[in-house]
Amino acid sequence: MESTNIYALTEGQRQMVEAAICAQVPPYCTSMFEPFINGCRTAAKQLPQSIYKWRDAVVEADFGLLRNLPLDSEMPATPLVRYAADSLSMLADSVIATVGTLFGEVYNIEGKARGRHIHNIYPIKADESTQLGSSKVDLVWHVEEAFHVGRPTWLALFCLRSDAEAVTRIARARDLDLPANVTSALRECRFELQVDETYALDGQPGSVISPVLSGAADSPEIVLDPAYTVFRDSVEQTAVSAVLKAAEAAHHNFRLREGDLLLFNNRRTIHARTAYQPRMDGSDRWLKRVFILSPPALTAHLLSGIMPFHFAE
Ligand SMILES: O=C(O)CCC(=O)C(=O)O
Ligand SMILES: [Fe+2]
Repeated sequence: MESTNIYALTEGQRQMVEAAICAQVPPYCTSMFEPFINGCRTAAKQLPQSIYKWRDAVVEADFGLLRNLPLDSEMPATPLVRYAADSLSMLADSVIATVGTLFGEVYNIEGKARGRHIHNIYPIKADESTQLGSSKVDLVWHVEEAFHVGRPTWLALFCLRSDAEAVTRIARARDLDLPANVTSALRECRFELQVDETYALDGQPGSVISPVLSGAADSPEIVLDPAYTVFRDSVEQTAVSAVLKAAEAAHHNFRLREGDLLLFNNRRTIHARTAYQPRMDGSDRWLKRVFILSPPALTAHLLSGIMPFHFAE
């Protein structure tokens, strides 16, 4: 069988995954991360071989989708207020973290999401017009935590409750068709990125300067976050607009369903999400999200799965 980056578990495989996780993984709680993640690593060793083949195909492709993963038998209503589901330990927390360990270290960055390693993403009224995951408007092309050197290598999104309108979009940096003069501007270290407001740290510096593209021409890395970029001239504005236009011409669409886990390389792809209309009645779209880090030089800085906001490289 040829390996593919989109794979749906059979019923038997889904039950195998659930049994391994239930036997090995203690309930998630922020202050007991080590026993939790060690349980996830043990459960990962018992996952079906087809998930390992899928992982290898995802590493090759920079993105992939795993379908029909187990979900909590009793799903709580989608929360309405920020952090409202954070004290709940769900099977879904264990599922996303277990699959996440196949790609590197599941972690969080100091100051983010009150230290919860597994983020709950659902619409929040106060955020509806922002560029946060909790908005309802179009989320423009971006990478996660663009401003941070310890930004995730991989991002996982696990769908607990879907919305037929919301489409998650992924574009690989290697597929962007850009004019040579634009590429050379994007490779200059000149783009100012602001720290986003989900970080709750006092007195932190407000921004960093970064190139948009770096690395080999045939497999470039990308750092992009237009909503948090301070454009200082038309060269920067034109270059970033060209990236957004190229992404419109070279992306993959995913309308996530319950039990779908979308995984993508956050250093080699950009992602976006279309607008949708939340009802705010407990039935709205709900995702779990984890950050995953893989270069050992960066993972060496983690303490109980937390990357310090500041560290010496
Ligand atoms: O809602 C989505 O599909 C993606 C949201 C997003 O960009 C994120 O959570 O990082
Ligand atoms: Fe995002």
